[in-house]
Amino acid sequence: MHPLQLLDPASGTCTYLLHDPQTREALIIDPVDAQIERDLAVLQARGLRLCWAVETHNHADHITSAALLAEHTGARTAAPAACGIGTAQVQLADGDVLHFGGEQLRALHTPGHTAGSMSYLWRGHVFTGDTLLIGSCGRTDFQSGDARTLWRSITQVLFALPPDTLVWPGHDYEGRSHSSIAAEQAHNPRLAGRSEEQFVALMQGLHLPAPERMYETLPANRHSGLRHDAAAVQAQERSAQGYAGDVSPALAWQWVQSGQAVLVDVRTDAERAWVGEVPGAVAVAWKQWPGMAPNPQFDAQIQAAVPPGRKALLLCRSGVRSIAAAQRATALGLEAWNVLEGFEGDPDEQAHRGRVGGWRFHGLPWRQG
Ligand SMILES: N[C@@H](CCC(=O)N[C@@H](CS)C(=O)NCC(=O)O)C(=O)O
Ligand SMILES: [Fe+2]
Repeated sequence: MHPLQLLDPASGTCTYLLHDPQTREALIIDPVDAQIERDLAVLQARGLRLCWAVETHNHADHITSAALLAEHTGARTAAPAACGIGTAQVQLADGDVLHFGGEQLRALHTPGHTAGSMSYLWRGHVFTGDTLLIGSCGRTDFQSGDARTLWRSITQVLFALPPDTLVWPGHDYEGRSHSSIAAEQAHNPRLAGRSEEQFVALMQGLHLPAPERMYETLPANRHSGLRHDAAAVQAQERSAQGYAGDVSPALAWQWVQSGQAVLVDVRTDAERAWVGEVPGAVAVAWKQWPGMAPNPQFDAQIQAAVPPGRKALLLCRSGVRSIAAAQRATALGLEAWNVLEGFEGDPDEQAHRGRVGGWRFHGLPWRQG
């Protein structure tokens, strides 16, 4: 059984989707934000339930969709402990195992490209991130990279795997899909026939230009891809593609109080019960826990909830699912707005919600139970 390899052409990033054919539970490695619609469609088309979104390292060239996938599918997020991705629910150490159905993914700490970088083993496959690329390897000149450490990770950890282990890289800029440990050992021009000293000298002489989007991607990826840009909406409302626009929580509440809008809470029943709700909001779940299965009654319920001439204000946990719901409501003919930051806001550095934004954070009315 091979993994499904998905490519983001703009960054040359390889994303991998693995699943258990019996239970349909799935795990994704290094998902890319620009590809989230494709990835959600692939999951749906194959009848897969995403359990895990996993990073090989903190990426410098693209933004992960891990947090968005978690919000849309209920998947949990995992990242190497030494990558500083505080929002990941599971902080992986060397040897840790993630389970999805009857399948297992084992983490191998392979530092060098970055200090936290990990590779992952699944059956006879190794996902090497930017540690080992086909005929190449990740650069070591930023983000606590170190050529000597990379040499050890490749030669002592990866090359110690069975030679027929298939190698699935984090990038390929030339359209190749995979390789093997034996092939890389024999032919990788950065490694084959070289000493550690020669490798270090080669890596230190590369002088590559910095990744173009590095100053945007690194901070976002430390929050599993969340951009924390809702607070930057000064005007309190802005137009958007596919729905009426985004609105700040405070302005949304003003619209509700003046009678021009209906607040529609699209979170799951479980979230409203556990975390709290807004008095007077109408509950129309977009998806339901467990499993985050789409609510088949969504269309009928939201049409019944919003009288003609009123705006629909869609509120979810952090403002991710409410965008998808607002787009659907717009397609149904409603004037649908997304409430920025949602009920709880994005997680902070310690992965706590409610501290960097959200309905409750702004002191707007809510109650529990
Ligand atoms: N041109 C690309 C460069 C990407 C880049 O530097 N990639 C890193 C991985 S994040 C790398 O190690 N590349 C290896 C290489 O280019 O040899 C960009 O601007 O994003
Ligand atoms: Fe990288």
